[in-house]
Amino acid sequence: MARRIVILTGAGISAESGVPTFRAADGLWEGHRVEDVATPQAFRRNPALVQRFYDDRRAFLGQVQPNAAHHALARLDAAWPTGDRGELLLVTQNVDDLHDRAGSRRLLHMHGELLSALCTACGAARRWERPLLQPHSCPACARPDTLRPDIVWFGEMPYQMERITSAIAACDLFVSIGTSGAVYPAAGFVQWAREAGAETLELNLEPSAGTPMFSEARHGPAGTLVPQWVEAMLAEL
Ligand code: BJW
Repeated sequence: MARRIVILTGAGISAESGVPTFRAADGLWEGHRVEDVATPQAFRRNPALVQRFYDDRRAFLGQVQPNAAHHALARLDAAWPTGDRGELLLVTQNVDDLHDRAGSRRLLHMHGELLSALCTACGAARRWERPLLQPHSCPACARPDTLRPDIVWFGEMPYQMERITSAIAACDLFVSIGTSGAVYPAAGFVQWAREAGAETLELNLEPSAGTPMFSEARHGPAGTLVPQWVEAMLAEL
């Protein structure tokens, strides 16, 4: 039985909660191309557009709830052993807080969080729930209007890469859920897991760019596939 598990999630796991994915049919995200808002250059060019885009998405979190897939992963986290008897790490690319609200604890947000703000003056990251377009001051250094969304944009280094790299190098099972495999370094994790000798499983609505890399792929909605997979894992405990 697999004892050390790394799970990667993407936008597809939140789709059934009503959060739009990035690369559905027209490639738009609430009217914006992701490339137009998710880069440091875009922020410098038009900070108000980018702040409004993230302010709207932060506010939208109040209208969505974790779904059966988020809850199933939280059950697995609560039950799965730690230390010598096993390990589990949930790495999400998502900037929503649905895994957190479902109760997952061994969780990393590699692309940042909507409910966090980053000070461009002092570098501090702090929980932030209000619009950033409103006048504000940094909770750490008190400078006015220096905060940006604490989001990893294209060209920036994702968070916690050392922890992620070592967890994948030590894992027996790597599971990828609801991600298109279009964005690196996350898209390369399956290859790192294979090199570590791990089993690799994809759970996605449809075949993704990465499907051929996985030792097994199951296709369908995360709200169905993930609880089924989790129940099977818990039955083996
Ligand atoms: C369902 C479902 C249901 C639907 N059930 N499934 C060439 C080679 C390698 C790298 C690069 C390269 N050129 C440029 C790069 C680097 C660049 C990159 O990858 N660019 C690509 C465009 C090629 N990457 C970076 O810049 C990253 N940083 C970096 O590389 O630093 C250097 C470094 C080097 C080495 C090691 C470490 C670091 C940073 C990437 C930051 C990504 N940021 C974003 C925006 C976040 C902000 C925001 O939310 O606004 O993150 S982009 C966007 O894509 C977001 C997502 O997290 C990410 C992934 O998208 P995801 O989650 O896969 O969503 P979708 O929509 O693509 O897919 C959804 C899937 O769900 C689909 O498959 C559906 O079928 C499925 N689905 N409903 C199950 N109900």
